[in-house]
Amino acid sequence: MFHLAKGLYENWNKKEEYSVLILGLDNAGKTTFLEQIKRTYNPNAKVIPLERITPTIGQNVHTISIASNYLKFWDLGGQSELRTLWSEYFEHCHGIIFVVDSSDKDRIEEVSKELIKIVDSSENYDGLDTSIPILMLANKQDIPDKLEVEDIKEIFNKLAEKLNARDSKVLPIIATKGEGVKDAVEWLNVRLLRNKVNKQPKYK
Ligand SMILES: Nc1nc2c(ncn2[C@@H]2O[C@H](COP(=O)(O)OP(=O)(O)O)[C@@H](O)[C@H]2O)c(=O)[nH]1
Ligand SMILES: [Mg+2]
Repeated sequence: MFHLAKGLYENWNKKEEYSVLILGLDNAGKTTFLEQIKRTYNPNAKVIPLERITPTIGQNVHTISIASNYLKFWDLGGQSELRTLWSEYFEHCHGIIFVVDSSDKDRIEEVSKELIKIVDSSENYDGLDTSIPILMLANKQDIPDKLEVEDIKEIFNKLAEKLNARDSKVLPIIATKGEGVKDAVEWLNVRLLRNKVNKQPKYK
């Protein structure tokens, strides 16, 4: 009885934590996006000046408190040799943010292939629920010669059948200015909470 009461009490005091992977090709703006999340949600966090961000080799992890839960973000290196490591993280993630450099028209095919790979490997991966939401961010919308959100949505359209069961969306952002960052995080948080029945959070 004591243990039951203790367990209940402990969970009462704990908050739900959802893990979110930030994926995308190198140079897409993933680390800049995470830095802006820190600035928006944790004004006291240690931040890296945006102009001093270097390509990510390992991982950057940051947790924020939002609504009544936590979101733990994992910004992983995007160079092709590091992308093979992404699947290691799939089992424990509740949602994926895929950042796209909208100004990099030359690599848009590569972007499409990577996203298809992610969706396929997540489907083939034991333990990962295929219901987890995927948010695609069309970053660098400040660059005049860029792909529009509509163009980038076409990548999602190609995947429409595979994405059937999930929440998915494309949102425009300008990571360097922090524009769209809050909308993106809030969109995802609502979907993570909604998908709790399929992919349970941790309690922290
Ligand atoms: N013009 C513009 N540049 C951006 C934006 N977001 C990121 N960048 C730049 O893109 C480069 C790569 O950013 P970084 O965050 O390191 O990308 P990562 O490799 O995906 O982590 C850096 O020079 C950033 O300043 C944006 O919204 N607009
Ligand atoms: Mg990086």
